Amino acid sequence: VIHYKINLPIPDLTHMLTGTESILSNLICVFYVSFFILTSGVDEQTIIDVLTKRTYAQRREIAFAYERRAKKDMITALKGALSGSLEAVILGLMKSTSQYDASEIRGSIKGLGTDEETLIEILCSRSNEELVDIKKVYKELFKTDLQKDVKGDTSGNFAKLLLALVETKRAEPSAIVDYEKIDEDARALYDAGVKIKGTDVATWISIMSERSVPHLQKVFQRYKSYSPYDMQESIVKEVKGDLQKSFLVLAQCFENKQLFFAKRLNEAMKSKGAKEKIVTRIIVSRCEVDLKKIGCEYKTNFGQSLQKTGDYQKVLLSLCGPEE
Ligand SMILES: [Ca+2]
Repeated sequence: VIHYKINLPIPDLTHMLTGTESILSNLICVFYVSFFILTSGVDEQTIIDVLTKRTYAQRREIAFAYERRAKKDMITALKGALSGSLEAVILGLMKSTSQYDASEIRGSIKGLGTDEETLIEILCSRSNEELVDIKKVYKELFKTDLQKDVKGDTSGNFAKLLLALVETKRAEPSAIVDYEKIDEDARALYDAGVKIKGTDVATWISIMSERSVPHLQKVFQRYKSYSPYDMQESIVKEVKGDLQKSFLVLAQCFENKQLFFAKRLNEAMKSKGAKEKIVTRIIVSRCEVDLKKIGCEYKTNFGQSLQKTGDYQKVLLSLCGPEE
């Protein structure tokens, strides 16, 4: 068997194209994907190049065009052609951000035991708008309510916090800064935690799940004038376990969400091999949202670019875009 390696230029279309340009480039992509899937020699790098240098919308167009030409489903074809973590990443990319998040949550609940780490990361870091969409998609995909699944798999105050977030009652940011309310909330957080024996978790939950993010940023600043410990230190002192982890993710994301993800990526990448799942999840779930900003925070805080970190999977680094 002779393998011909065809080196046609693969168009890089990280920005959206319209009209004929898009149709043409997608045709070339479909050609590439079909050629490499249909021939026995699967060129993984080409599949990676074709699918990672595009937006989700473009990947869907490619899949649609592929299905029309090849008369079969591209996802099924990719499943047959790829394996392991590369398969997980590429199939993840064929989902929308909400579909991916919903599937990750479902997997964390329906797998063996409960993967609290995934559940906490997604529910505590997503915006209200994102959570609204995740709930909708969850219902469409799994024919059941996210609330019901979360309730069935968690308990106590941890369950109450996650369910409060899933209720998506967070206020929209307001143009008017309400200093009285900021002071009131800061004092309430202190009165419910560091000031008293034990913790009034319900008060913490309602403030942290219902107030807007800009408001909470000011509340946490104000909080320091009441408490000898800042909010994150107070969380560590007051609560334990999954509840503590959840409040910490929330507090970190209120302050700087991209820095939170950069730190998490750094920790996961430092621990060799074992944390690949976390790196994959963050990069795939944020590539259409704020991965570029996460990369900037990463470089600012850890002195090197995300793309240069270790010998991480080429596909994930390719999603981070060119190094700047
Ligand atoms: Ca206390």
